[in-house]
This record gives sequence, structure tokens and C-alpha cells, in this order.
Amino acid sequence: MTQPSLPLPDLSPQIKRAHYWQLRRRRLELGRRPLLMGILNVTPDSFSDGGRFLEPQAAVDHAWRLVAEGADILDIGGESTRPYAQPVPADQELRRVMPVLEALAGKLPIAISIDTSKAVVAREAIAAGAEIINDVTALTGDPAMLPAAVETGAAVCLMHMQGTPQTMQDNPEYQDVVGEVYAYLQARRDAALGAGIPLERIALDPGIGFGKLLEHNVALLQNAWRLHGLGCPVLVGPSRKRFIGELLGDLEADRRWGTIGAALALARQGVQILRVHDVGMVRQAIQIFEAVGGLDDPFFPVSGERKQ
Ligand code: HH2
Repeated sequence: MTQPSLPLPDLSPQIKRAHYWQLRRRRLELGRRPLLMGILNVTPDSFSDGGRFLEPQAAVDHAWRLVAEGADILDIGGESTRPYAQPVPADQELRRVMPVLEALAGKLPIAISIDTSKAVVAREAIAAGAEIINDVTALTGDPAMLPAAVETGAAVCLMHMQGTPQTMQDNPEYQDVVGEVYAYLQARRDAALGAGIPLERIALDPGIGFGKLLEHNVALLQNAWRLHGLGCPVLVGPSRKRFIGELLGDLEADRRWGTIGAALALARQGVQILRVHDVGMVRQAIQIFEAVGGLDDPFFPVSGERKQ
């Protein structure tokens, strides 16, 4: 297993967790329990739910189901980023997501995030009411994205990926995956800050499954808490991903149960936002985990600071 080294923070009690995320209009308070970002893929080819919500009405219905299950954020995407997925032109991505956004905007009680790496899609989605740009390229995929984020005042989620979806699983390589992901997110945070995005609007994500082998994903899941050292909310997306099938030795296994296992481990590390498909299941699991003391471990940062 790769061992983390500098520039990571040590286990010092000075590490503080961000306790809110400022979105374009609202502020999300980040407490002990992680918030849940429900996934809505309006795509024919997403790895887990591709084709289920391509029809706008099916997507809208699913959005309301996620709200009823307890989602805090809805993440709408019109382009799959699974390994070897084909890029989608902007006009097609817009045709997928805009009818759904327009049907939901102003009605949905929770914040909407647009999962895109194209500035034109982000701008239109924000004009229709989205408050977060969730960009798996951390604002590097489109030179117009950083200005779009600054000018619209959207919150951003900056994610780590090695390579592109077309190449990322070919031969991912790291000397020190946790340290390298940490340093990358630090650099992208600083680029966003330098361009004028306030720290309170930036969330960071280690990018589970994006240019990573099993050992890399496991190291990042075990060390997600270290990202609190960057001063931003930490968002992690383990949902139904391949590492679960790999750990189980069965790629065909139902990955929802494994998702819950990962979600609990991340909750215990004080990760503030979990991006998941199965909102109701994960929410219930975390509620019980907390009720029986799962979040009371001294490892967990309480009210901003770790105990001990
Ligand atoms: N994972 C996926 C897509 N977007 N965004 C963030 N911030 N973090 C993630 O881990 C993440 C993400 C891939 O999952 P999914 O949306 O289910 O599949 P697809 O990309 O095939 O639509």
C-alpha cells in the first residue's frame, strides 16, 4: 500500500474541517453527518444507471425521488465520465440536461449541481438555477470554465483525475497517490483562489476511480480525512464504483452494500459530502451509524477540530 508522505499534514489536532460550503445563493452547513449529493445521470451510457433517466420526465421523477429519500444536493450530468466513455458535444449535453433543469429549477427544495466540464453547459445550467459546478477536470478541461465560475459566482467542486476518461484506466501510475492527489488539489484550489473564487465556495474531491487502480482507490478512501488540511469541504464519490466489485472479487456483485461500507468509513473521517446513487440507503445507514456511536470516535473532527 502506498504510504503518504509530505506535503500531507500529520495527525495533528490542528486540522480543522470546513464547516460550511457557500453556494451561489445558499449556504450549506456542514455538521457531523455528511450531506448527500444525489446522482442524476441524464445519459445513455453512465456505468451504473445509463439510459434509465434519458427521458426528461423519468429524470425529473428520479430527482424528486432523491429529494424524498433525503438528498441535500442534486447533481445533474449529461455526459458519462466512465472509463472509455465517448465525449459528448456541448449541444447534445445541453439538450439532455436543460429540459430537466428547467423542469426542476425554482421548485426543487435542494441545491442543484451541474456535473460538466464545459463552460457553456455550466453557464446555461447556472442561468437556469444550478448553484454548483461539479467539474471532474477541476476547471482544466475548458479554458472558459474558470472565468465562468468566477463570473457566475457558482460554487465549484474540483476533482482529481489522472488522464482523461478515454485514457485514465490504461496505466495509472503514482509514487505516492495520497500525496500526489493532495498536491494536485492544493494547486487547483490555489488556481481557483487566484482567479477570484473565494475559498468558502470550493470543495475538493480525490476522484475515486478516475485514473486509479484498486490500491490507489483504497489508499485515497483510507486517507480522505487528510484533505481537510486544505481548508475546503471534502466531497467523495464512491458510489457503485469498480473498486467495490474488485474488493469483493466479484465485478457483478450488487455494489450498493459496498457503497454503504465506504460511505460509513468516509463519514467517520468527517468527509462532508458524499456523492451517491442510493440516497435513502446511505442516509439510513449513516443515521444508525451515528446513533450507535460511529461518529464518536476520537478520530472524528468534532466542531471543526479533531478530539485529542
Ligand atoms: N464520479 C462520477 C461522475 N462525476 N463527480 C465528482 N465530483 N466525484 C466523483 O467521484 C464523480 C463525479 C462517475 O460516476 P457516475 O456519475 O455514476 O457515472 P458516469 O460518469 O458514467 O455518468
